[in-house]
Amino acid sequence: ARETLGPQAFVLRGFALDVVDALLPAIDQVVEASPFRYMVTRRGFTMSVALTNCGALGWTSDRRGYRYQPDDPETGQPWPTMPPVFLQLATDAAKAAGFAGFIPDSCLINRYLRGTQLSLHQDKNERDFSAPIVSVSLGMTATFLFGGQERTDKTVKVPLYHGDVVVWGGADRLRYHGVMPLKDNPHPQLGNRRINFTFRRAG
Ligand code: MD3
Ligand code: FE
Repeated sequence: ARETLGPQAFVLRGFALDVVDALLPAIDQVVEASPFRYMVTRRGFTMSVALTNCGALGWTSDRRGYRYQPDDPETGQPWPTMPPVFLQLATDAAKAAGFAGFIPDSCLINRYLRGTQLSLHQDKNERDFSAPIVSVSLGMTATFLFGGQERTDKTVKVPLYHGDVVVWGGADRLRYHGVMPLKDNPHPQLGNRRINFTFRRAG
């Protein structure tokens, strides 16, 4: 079941469901080495999403701005390596959406609790916008906002459920997007949280 959000943006409903039991311990392993933390934006606001990373490059933010870097600023160590089950899922999903040969070098893991939101933004810290972004949603349902090329363009609301994978590339890669404040609607397996991970080619 492939739903179309844009010319090159697709929701693959339930695509990750049969690997969830392998993803969860892999996430725990990453979080053990590089824990979830709240980052500060360039303007000094603390984000309500907690995040960590795995892979060669990780996304970070502080008062100096947003960037990708090889080391976790909290631990001073390289980010944990990308678990093979992550890499395989990202490559398979990209292929199913028409992006064969996608090899991510970065995986940003976002944790949402009740009330967590992500305001409308573009992802443009990556070096090469020709690679797609693959995003995997686990746990509580979120309402995703999918906008246009300008911040003021109208947005479409898309529910993202446990196990859904979304792939964004080409013309849709720089569209504005965000997540509405999360409602507390516990998930049987993950409880009161939503975990989203996004695979990118950052370097
Ligand atoms: C659409 N995360 O980490 S994933 C992000 O649910 C981010 O945690 C959201 O936006 C989340 O930057 C949404 C989906 C996503 C990721 C990248 C995109 C949607 C995108 C890039 C372009 C257009
Ligand atoms: Fe984003």
